[in-house]
Amino acid sequence: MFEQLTERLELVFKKITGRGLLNEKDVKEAMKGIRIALLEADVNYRVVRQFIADVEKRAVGQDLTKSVSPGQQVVKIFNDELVSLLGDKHCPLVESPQPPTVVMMVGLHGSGKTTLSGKLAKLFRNRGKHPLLVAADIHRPAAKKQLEILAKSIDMPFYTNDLNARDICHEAIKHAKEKLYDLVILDTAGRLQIDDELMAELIDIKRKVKPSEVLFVADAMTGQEAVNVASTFNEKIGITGVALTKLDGDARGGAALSIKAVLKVPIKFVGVGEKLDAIEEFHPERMASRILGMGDIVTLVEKAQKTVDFEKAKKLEKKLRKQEFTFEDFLDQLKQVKKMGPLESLLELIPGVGGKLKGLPIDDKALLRIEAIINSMTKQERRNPSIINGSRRKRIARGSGTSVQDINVLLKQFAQMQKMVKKFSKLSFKGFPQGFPI
Ligand SMILES: Nc1nc2c(ncn2[C@@H]2O[C@H](COP(=O)(O)OP(=O)(O)OP(=O)(O)O)[C@@H](O)[C@H]2O)c(=O)[nH]1
Ligand SMILES: [Mg+2]
Repeated sequence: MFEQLTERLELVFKKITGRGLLNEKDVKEAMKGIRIALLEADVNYRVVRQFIADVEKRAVGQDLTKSVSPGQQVVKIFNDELVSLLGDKHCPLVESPQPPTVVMMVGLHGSGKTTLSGKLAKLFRNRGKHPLLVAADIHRPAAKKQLEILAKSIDMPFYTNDLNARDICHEAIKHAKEKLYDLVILDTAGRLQIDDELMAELIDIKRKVKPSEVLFVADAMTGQEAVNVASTFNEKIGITGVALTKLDGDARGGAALSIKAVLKVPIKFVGVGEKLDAIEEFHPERMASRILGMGDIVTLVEKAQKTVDFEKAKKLEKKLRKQEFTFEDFLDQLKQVKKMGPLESLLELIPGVGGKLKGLPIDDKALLRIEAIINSMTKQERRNPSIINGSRRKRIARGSGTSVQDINVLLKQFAQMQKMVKKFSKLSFKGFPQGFPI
């Protein structure tokens, strides 16, 4: 996803981040690089112009010459503006106060409406909803069957009948109310191009069923074309959100970066593969981090600068390089991390780590428990956890007021972490500022 754009931006930022001082010319050159990278990514040229103007304005306002790490400052400004370009905040699916919530999918032929319908149903069923999939594409011969098969494959309730598209939708909602389905997903027909007949049909459905959401489903790989089509759909029908599909195949990111700015309608979901769980809710700040290719490194650096003991951080970095990460270091890190704030939010900031550690039960309470466990280990055990056999586990559990089960979990997590650290230390640390603590 966005590989090409990320690569280009990396080149631009590499020139300015490693340096102690930046002059005006350096900043101008970086702006030029960013502009070219965005244009090459097929971002709408007006959006690019405004974006560069915003970044430049902030860069000038912050007097980079006085900044400790001016290059990083530019990256941070870029990141902030990128988040704002992508929509600032996550916009969740709007739910109707009176069930069922009705979501209407619209978009061109092949954009991914039917697939996304299945993905959404699955996503929301996992959150305790009771979705109903409705086939309202009466034009393409196999369309209803396609959704029916898809629904069967995930064991999802399905509805259609032989009426026209508007009445299928209307009846489906009645059916949902009877059967207490609380989320109705309407899969409508697509066309190769926008045509009046299709627009009339969609307007008709929308008037009749008054959906909570009209999601425009756009194939991200079509770049600016997707943005243009979305604009027309928005003018004619009125859309409430965008779902960008096939982001997995989109190296450039032009549609993703332009659509919110051009339409003023938020991106709500992205499709990242053909499988039915390849869906993500759209979070501007996470997407910006991905585009930058380095997690939200700047925020982490800022936090770290305030709280971290740099001598220790440097030592740790050396250890990481030598792959000598032990429980003692782990404890040290936990203490530092505790100073920095809630753990969950920090993990997310670490490039490449956040996602992988997610789901591990490391919350702030668990942190205290972990500390107690490590404190109950002998020096030898902390340095060489492989010696912690059954009887040692029992002793540590007793000493820390935990159970053998807890010790097992921690040892397993630690082993995972060591593996990850090994992976990390194989990577070059070029993206990391000096003494960067992980
Ligand atoms: N790689 C990838 N393929 C996708 C994604 N979403 C959909 N597809 C594929 O795109 C093709 C078209 O998807 P459909 O869901 O049938 O598209 P549609 O909008 O319903 O098309 P019509 O019903 O003809 O209007 C299928 O082959 C899907 O597997 C995605 O996020 N990533
Ligand atoms: Mg379809």
